Amino acid sequence: MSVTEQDVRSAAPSNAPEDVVSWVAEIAALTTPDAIEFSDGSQEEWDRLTEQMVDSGMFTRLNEEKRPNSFLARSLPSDVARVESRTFICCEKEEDAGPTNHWADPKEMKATLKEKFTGAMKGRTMYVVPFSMGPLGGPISQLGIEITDSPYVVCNMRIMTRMGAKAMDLINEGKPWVPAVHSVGKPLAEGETDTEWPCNDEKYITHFPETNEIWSYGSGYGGNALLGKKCFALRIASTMARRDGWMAEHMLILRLTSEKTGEQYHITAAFPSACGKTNLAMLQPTIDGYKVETVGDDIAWMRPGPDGTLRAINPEAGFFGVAPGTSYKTNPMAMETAKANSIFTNVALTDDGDVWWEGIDGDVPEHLIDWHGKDWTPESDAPAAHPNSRFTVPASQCPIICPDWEAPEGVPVTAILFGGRRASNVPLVAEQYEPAHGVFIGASVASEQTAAAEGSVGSLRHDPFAMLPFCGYNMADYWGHWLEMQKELGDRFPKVYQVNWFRKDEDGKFMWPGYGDNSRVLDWIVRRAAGEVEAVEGVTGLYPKFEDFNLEGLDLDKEAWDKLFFIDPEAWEAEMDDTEKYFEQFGDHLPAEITEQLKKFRDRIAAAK
Ligand code: SAT
Ligand code: MN
Repeated sequence: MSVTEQDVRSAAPSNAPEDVVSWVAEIAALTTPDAIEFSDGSQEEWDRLTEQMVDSGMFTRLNEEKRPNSFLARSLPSDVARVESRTFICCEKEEDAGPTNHWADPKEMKATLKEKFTGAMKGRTMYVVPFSMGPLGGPISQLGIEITDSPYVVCNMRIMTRMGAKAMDLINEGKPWVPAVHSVGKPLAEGETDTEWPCNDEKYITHFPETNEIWSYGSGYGGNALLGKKCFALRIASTMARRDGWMAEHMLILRLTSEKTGEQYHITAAFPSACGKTNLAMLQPTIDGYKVETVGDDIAWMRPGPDGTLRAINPEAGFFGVAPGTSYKTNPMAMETAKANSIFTNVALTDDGDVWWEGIDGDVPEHLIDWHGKDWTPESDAPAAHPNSRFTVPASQCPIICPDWEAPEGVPVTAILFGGRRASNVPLVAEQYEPAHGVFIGASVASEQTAAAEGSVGSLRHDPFAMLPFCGYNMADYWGHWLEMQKELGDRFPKVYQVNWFRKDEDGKFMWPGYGDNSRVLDWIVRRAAGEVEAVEGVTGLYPKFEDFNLEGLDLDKEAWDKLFFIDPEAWEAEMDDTEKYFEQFGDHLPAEITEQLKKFRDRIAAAK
């Protein structure tokens, strides 16, 4: 028997307003689940759902002593990352989605979704998950409700968002909310037993920016299914932000405090998925005089504050970080954060019930259960953990979480960084010449593809503002919105920097140590902000002087430094040809300021020849 309207009404908590109840009833009538639950975000709910998933085989409980209240899930090999090819922006006009998004006609997509969602939750429980992106009730925060048939999603949402009764209270007060519908797309026939990772080979991750709706079908994984994250906090939020004069960005937020002066600096940084944002957000400086605290590791919502500064909040409540490569050497704070109350997806399981992944501390165990659930030994050919395996952890458990990470009004942003994985051409750091150059820096981000999305890992792709998969509207209009925001804030708009930790020498070795040593770059940036150091003009921007840059304790001489900043005019000419071609696809949506920056760039190349 599937859920009736009456069932929805009796399951609804007393603080669920009528518009919510009738929407839920409508989705229940379409998807015909067997049962319905409204999530309250309580510990009791977490305990019950995790227990239930342990029973069904979807979760493995980890060793209570080593990793208390933590679980491992293994997805199917067909459902391990975001599916950009199946991600759609459904707006009236195709050109409003722009050439870098997959566009679909809203009416046609609604018809398709109606068909796909019909009976999609049969045999399953429908969970109604109210959530807040950002501190509850904050002026920059937003509300949503995700309907899902996956208890895995409910538990992840409890970590990643402020989920449950308190979010419903705000919705009940009449605050606007974004409806998001998710199904794994695997209805169960009468008596059919469930698989450990239900999903469908056909996937639809769809967004309706003009009506603020999200519909996701067929995947249970990460950004495809935790709809508060990329779908809401970036794709839908970017369109809301453009309408209402704020910014939704794929950026970490950190606070850098000078121990000498007590001065606080807040830095946001955009890097494509799986390029080390979590590591930078939790950086342990190798130089003296600074303390780093984490505000967020993936998404920043920024709004001009009453004092005219740009204020940033982290809309999330947890970190959904890449596991492989994370260790006490590379990111001790992430390791500490993941000690308990965490969900691990697609990592390996040790014989004593703990987690393991490539690059974690210690010796490689003699035996593991790999992410497929099969025996693994060091002789095995394939990695034990999937390259995009993840930990879902509460941000509040991070030992260096910033005391103001939940400040509803956000933190004032000092500087904005753009980076990517670039083995060649791009120097360690460059400062914008002028605000429009900052936008040009963001627009011309390119990076080697990672395992966070389907596609061929390692190939170079344009990823403007690290927003390529996440911008909910025409990318060139989004650059226009940036230029508008810069004009509005004038001098108060943070300066933009291009950074690259990943440059390699002719032997293929990284030229910069990265990780904690990236504090040296931050040090230079904040000394620039304080007006303490001069910069030298270069092709890609303003560079630090060797003698100004803190290289103490690092084995990096002038020769190595020059290589880090070496500019090959021919290579840059080729890169600008490619960038110009890339920009051409935007036609007259491309802001004139960007074309002008391209010309200025070419002039600088010519002068360097
Ligand atoms: O899977 S997610 O989209 O949440 C992670 C990422 O790609 O950054
Ligand atoms: Mn991300």
